[in-house]
Amino acid sequence: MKQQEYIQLEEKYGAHNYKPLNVVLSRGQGVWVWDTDGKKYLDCLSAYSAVNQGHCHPRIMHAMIEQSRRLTLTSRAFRNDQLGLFYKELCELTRSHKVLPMNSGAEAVETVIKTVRKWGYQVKGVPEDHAEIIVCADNFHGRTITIVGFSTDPGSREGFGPFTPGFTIIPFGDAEALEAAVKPNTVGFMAEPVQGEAGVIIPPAGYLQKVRKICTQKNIMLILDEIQTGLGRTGKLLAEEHEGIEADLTLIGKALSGGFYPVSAVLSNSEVLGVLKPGEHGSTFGGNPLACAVARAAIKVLTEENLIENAEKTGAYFLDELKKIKNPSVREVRGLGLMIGMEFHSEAGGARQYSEKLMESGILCKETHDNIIRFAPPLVISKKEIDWALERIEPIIREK
Ligand code: IF1
Repeated sequence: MKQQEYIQLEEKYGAHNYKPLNVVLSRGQGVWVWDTDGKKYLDCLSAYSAVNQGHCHPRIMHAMIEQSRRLTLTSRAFRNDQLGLFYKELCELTRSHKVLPMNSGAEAVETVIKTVRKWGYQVKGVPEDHAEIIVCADNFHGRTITIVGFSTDPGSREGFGPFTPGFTIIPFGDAEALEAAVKPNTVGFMAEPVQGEAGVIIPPAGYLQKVRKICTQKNIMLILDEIQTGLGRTGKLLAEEHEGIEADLTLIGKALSGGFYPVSAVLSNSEVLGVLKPGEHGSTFGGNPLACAVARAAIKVLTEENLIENAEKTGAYFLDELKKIKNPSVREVRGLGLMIGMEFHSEAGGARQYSEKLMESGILCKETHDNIIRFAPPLVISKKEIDWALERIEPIIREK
């Protein structure tokens, strides 16, 4: 089949809830993907940081194949020989006490909302049904009704009401706003350490330390959504490490499976997960043996192949080189590790024109919020591959 035929099938039979670039991919390996015509591209999106380990990593693939020959799904009505090992290895890696495994990132977010509300009623003494959770403007935490209900992006929430009550929105990066917003019924503050979808928005230095202190002083749970920033993306295992703090609850997903399978988890540094009693929460696939085997391999690859250190080193190089590209239309180039955003001035005609030109030259990336291009390649990328990318990015971005 021709690329156009694949595209026509998607357009004819699929809901149009995306506007993808017109490239039809059929193979991936490491940082590279190939379309159905055999054209090679360097993937600078990494499925929104779900393939940090690179496409089709052989060790994770092997783990998936071996486990799928033995046992894939038992439900949590029974135990299995992968779950406890997954818990132990993840807790040791992240210095957590407890783990609650789910599937999608949004499910992990919903889980943490339920958990901190219950903690508020049972431990903090907040009146039933009056718990408040503070979130940040320009957040992205998933697509469920509750989550989009506290989104400030009209495109994510219009037409989906009515929404779940109990959320207060404050500006991102403003610790004083958090201090002022905490009320007696506040049970938690949730934020991304770096806002991904908002366009790689890095908070002011010291922000996470300040919110950590405020949450401790006010006895509210600090929840960090590391579903995109976690597992090496920003050059640390968890982005909170850049400020030397520990959240009370941490959400991870995406690269937890290296892109092979939906696996997410809620990690707890305090015993707050203990408020959930048997039968009060769960999911059909949460913690299944195949998910656990894949995640165990994905974690091992991340640590044993030094991908976190590589993200820090190659990310700094990539960022420095991108900053050298001269074009007055570029407002700012910013990043942490291999999570980089290039923002154009609004009158520059939008970032989509650049992602389309970059695609033609063999670089796959994605614009966000009209004026920002994200560069987030898999953490396995080498300096040589970054130079290959820069040779193509520079002439497209450089002022003509
Ligand atoms: C899509 C965005 C990124 C996330 C954070 C929770 C979730 C996500 C920080 C939910 C998911 C994905 C969703 C995906 C595209 C991508 C995305 F553009 F939508 F906003 F990365 F920025 N917390 N982000 O980034 O996890 O339920 O998807 O597993 O909706 O197309 P999920």
